[in-house]
Amino acid sequence: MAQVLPAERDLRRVIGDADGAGDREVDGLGEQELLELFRSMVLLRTYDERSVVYHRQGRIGTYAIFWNHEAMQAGAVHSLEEQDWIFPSYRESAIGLLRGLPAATVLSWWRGHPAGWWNPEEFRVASICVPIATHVPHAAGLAWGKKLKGETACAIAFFGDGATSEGSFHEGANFAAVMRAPLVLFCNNNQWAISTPIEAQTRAETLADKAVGYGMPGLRVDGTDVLACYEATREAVARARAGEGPTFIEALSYRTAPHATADDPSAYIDLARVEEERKRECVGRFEGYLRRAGILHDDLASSIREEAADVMRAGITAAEGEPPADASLLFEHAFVEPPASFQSDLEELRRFLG
Ligand SMILES: Cc1ncc(C[n+]2csc(CCOP(=O)(O)OP(=O)(O)O)c2C)c(N)n1
Ligand SMILES: [Mg+2]
Repeated sequence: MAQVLPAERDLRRVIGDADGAGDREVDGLGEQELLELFRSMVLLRTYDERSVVYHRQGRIGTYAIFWNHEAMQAGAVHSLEEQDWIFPSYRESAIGLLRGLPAATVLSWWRGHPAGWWNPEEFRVASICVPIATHVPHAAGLAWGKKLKGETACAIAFFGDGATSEGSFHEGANFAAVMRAPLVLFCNNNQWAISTPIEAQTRAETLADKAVGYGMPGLRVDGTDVLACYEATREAVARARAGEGPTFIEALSYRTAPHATADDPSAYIDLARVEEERKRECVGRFEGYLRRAGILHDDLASSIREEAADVMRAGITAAEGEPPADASLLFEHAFVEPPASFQSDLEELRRFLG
């Protein structure tokens, strides 16, 4: 029986302090790759900030803000190959943009419009999962299936700290470990599950400790350090492809935005702490690193931001240009033999909508 070492305790970092102390390099990441990573982070940040504005303007519905989670999402995705499958939760709703999914599609999802759904196979991005942790067994199953077929692709599931208390997380993690499925379990530990703090979530000293019980390695990284997220996920992916099974990654950050646009965190969070954490936000940290290395300068940074703003402008225009969905969609596809009441319900809805 292979021995599993205790999970990592210290948080891995690649990006140092603002003065550059502690900066290191990641093997295999040249100037072009670093800039691509920055482009992805800026695209996600722009998606997120514009979405909060669109919500306030009534152009999308309730929205789960992911401000300061971009490093985890971009870092992890950049360590994958195109054939690998991504299983997002609502917190990673826009992660498909990094695979070429149009912004209009994700915006349509948040508008509750059927144009917001896509064929997962086309982008190797599964549907956005809202029930906590229920996508973990799906990801484990897909990864196991890839292994059974002799393919080299792996899967990554993103979920939060709260998700590690769910049965689905346990079942998926255990199953993947037993089957040695090529799976990466990426836990965004932002230390809050809506208003439940991490101290009330678990007695485990770290979430990475949970990995030991499943017989898999547990890595711990600074979740606001995109290069540390990249490096750790790349290691997990290499293990998966080598047939060594799943890895659990705990990426630690702090939720500096409301849980979603419907939430008022001032009722339960220390706003001074939030202010402190916001000063270390992940896009600015990476931007500082790139500037210190002489890779990024003002003109390039503004053109990357302008490019992302253009993507969002075109995205919202296209999403709002979708013709309204037909009301009958609410009643179709659920039953082979629909209950008789559906017909009258639909007629009533049509009368209501005018
Ligand atoms: C099975 C299930 N139970 C409860 C909820 C309600 N709910 C929505 S978000 C959330 C908190 C999840 O926190 P965490 O896993 O830490 O993810 P985060 O939102 O912080 O990214 C809960 C309990 C849900 N969506 N699904
Ligand atoms: Mg959380």
